[in-house]
Amino acid sequence: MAVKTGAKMNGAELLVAALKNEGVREIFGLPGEENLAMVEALRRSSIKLVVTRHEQAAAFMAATHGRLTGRPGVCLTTLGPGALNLTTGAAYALLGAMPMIMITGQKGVLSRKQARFQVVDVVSTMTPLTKMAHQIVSPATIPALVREAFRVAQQERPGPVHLELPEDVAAEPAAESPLIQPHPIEVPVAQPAALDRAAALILKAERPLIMLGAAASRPRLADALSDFVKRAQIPFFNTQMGKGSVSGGSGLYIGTAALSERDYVHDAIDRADLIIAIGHDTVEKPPFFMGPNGPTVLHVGYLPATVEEVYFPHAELIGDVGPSLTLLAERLEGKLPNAGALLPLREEILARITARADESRYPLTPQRIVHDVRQVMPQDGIVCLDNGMYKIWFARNYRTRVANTLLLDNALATMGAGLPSAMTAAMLYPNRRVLAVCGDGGFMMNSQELETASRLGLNLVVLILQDNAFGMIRWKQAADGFQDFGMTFGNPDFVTYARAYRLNGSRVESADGLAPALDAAFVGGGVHVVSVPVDYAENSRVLIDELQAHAAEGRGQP
Ligand SMILES: Cc1ncc(C[n+]2csc(CCOP(=O)(O)OP(=O)(O)O)c2C)c(N)n1
Ligand SMILES: [Mg+2]
Repeated sequence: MAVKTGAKMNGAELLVAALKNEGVREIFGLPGEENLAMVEALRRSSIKLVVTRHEQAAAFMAATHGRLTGRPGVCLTTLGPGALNLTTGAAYALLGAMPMIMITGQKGVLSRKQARFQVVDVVSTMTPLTKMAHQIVSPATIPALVREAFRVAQQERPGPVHLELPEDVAAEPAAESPLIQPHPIEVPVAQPAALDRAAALILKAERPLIMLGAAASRPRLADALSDFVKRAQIPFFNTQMGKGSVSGGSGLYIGTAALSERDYVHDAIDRADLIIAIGHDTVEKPPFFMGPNGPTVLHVGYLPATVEEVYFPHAELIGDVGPSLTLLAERLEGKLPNAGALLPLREEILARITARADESRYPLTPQRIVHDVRQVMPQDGIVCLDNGMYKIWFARNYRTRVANTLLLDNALATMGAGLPSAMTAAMLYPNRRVLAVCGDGGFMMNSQELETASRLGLNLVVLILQDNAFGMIRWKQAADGFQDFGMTFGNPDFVTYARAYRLNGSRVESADGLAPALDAAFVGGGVHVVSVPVDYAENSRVLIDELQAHAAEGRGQP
């Protein structure tokens, strides 16, 4: 049904009405003078303006909203400098397949009283970073453009869309324009022929393995995916971004491919003769390398696979993944005597991974940190990682039992997104424990958002792993035989820093101090900063020396 908009609306008001029509409840942003008509329209609407202290954070927050809800998050900035600060967030949403709408201001189209002051070509800048980038040239186009923007952002593969609203178009009286109503769209399900072919491959496999990739974490897929794994009884591993997508199937979990090869989980991957790759997105660091000698790979996805040197599936099952998997399970259930062939490897893989989880060394080992975080997080608690060395440890060692409870970025892998993504999680799920885990490098890239988190009244704990270094790069530098150079820095006293924001801060002073500090922070409510010193000597000891020794033992032969 067409919704008429008021006769006296201007472009900005029409845009806000169109956003409301899409179900938008909040917009993250940092406005400039070109947005003032839009800000005024928001003030008079039910949509909340969530002001951030840097545009990058607004984009990370909006993108995470899209990732967690499946509905596009919206962010707003001014022209030029503000819009350019969105670019990293745009790339984060593009590579991470997160639906997001970015609205930026611009000088007038028809008249420019400030000449070229602050003017850069934002639409061109955004074009390669988005699925669609458009300047709005007249209010009359707004209803259709906004509807199309939401459709494009949301449909597979989801991602960001950019709309530029020049200030004269924002102020221009809009003719009465009917808004376009959204409607549900059912994506086609895989064809019977493809289902038969996929089933035949799985039925004849001797050592099948399921891999859950990034698209397996789409919010709407959780139930159907868990159901498929349980009905097939085939063990599964996940990529970093596919983590947590199977609930209740933990007896079949065989590990996370945080490295591309030679990790313990590759003992199973290298022995598999068939990998059923559900939702694999090649934006992720490869979870394993395909080679000429197998295994056979069946790609199950919303969209056909992207063929790469290291990923060239032999068969594909394309269509709405949840219903297609249900149809596939009907062809397989109870007919797979080899389903559990690789399951005997599970115990040893998981035992190796959890080694040293209770070590009492101080500064703490990454394994101990992951272990203690798991202890204080309930099953539905959400851990949001920034980007640094600890991401590998969390991806590898942290067990998830509920979908989307470990948010990490293995696509753009940008530093600075950990705190903003956790803020969105805390906004969406006020009754769940939410923890941001950041390195001392990444935390300082968007630490100003502590003020936003506090102003929003969020319940959120921020754990800072302190090594006074860009630890991940320092590790790679050493592993590649370079001299230790250019990777260390000083830090503020994080407890004093938190207090300057009128927040609570604490420092972990002993190996046994982390879990109680985190627990106390959660119990206390509000925003807390906890800093913990980390001993990264384990990086080389485990991820290089131990895994090389394991490879030399000659494992991995089918
Ligand atoms: C925006 C951005 N800049 C640089 C990098 C390259 N990079 C990846 S990890 C890393 C170090 C992160 O340091 P920190 O946040 O302290 O985490 P740590 O590895 O020390 O635990 C760097 C510089 C990046 N991924 N993103
Ligand atoms: Mg660091």
